[in-house]
Amino acid sequence: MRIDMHKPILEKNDAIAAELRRRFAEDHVYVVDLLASPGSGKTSTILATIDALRDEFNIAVIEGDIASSVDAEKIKAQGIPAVQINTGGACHLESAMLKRAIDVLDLERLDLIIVENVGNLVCPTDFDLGENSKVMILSVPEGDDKPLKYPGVFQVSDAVILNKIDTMPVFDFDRDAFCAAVRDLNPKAPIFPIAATKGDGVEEWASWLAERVHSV
Ligand SMILES: Nc1nc2c(ncn2[C@@H]2O[C@H](COP(=O)(O)OP(=O)(O)OP(=O)(O)O)[C@@H](O)[C@H]2O)c(=O)[nH]1
Ligand SMILES: [Mg+2]
Repeated sequence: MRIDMHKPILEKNDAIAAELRRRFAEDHVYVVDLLASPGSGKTSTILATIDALRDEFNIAVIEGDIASSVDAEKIKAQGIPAVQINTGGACHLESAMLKRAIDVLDLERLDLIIVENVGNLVCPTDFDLGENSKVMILSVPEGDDKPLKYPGVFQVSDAVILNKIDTMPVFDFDRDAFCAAVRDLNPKAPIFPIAATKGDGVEEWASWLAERVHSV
């Protein structure tokens, strides 16, 4: 006998995600889910995005990590509400976890929620969180071959951020090959080259996001 738990788990996840999506739409909150490897610069990108958009929008952040509240503390230090989810070992966020985090946020006064998923290029791909968009971050030191090795995460993303472009001179990263591989997998997703900690390229990424936040 073979018991397949993947389908029922995803069905339950999708039902809660659909409920969250309705709540986000009712309150006109835009939700972006950031997917990336550990250390690729998710929190740095969130901090740079907050800098760029905090005068225009009321922002909150939901941090997903296996353990610790290090990232949520960094966000709160900027005066932005942040909720830390500790998955206790799970390699991705699920909609039920997000639902609990949402309950402590004032959705009515928010315009934008940025979710930092658990650092992982595989597991978060399958899980709908009721978000408006998934955005994938790859950093230069990880290598230009990642679209070939982890196609799923590039396929589900509405935009791709290429972070740490300031490190190009010290890594053998073929930007054209990377962009071509992304295009093959996902012709529609824009690619934003940025250096989150330096600010390069952040304006273009933030404008793309702002346009979407205005549309909900
Ligand atoms: N040179 C350079 N370093 C960066 C850039 N963005 C992030 N970093 C550094 O990369 C390291 C990891 O950055 P984080 O923003 O914490 O990455 P993260 O993806 O949130 O990490 P986890 O939450 O632990 O998975 C830190 O030392 C950052 O200062 C960048 O654009 N350029
Ligand atoms: Mg982080």
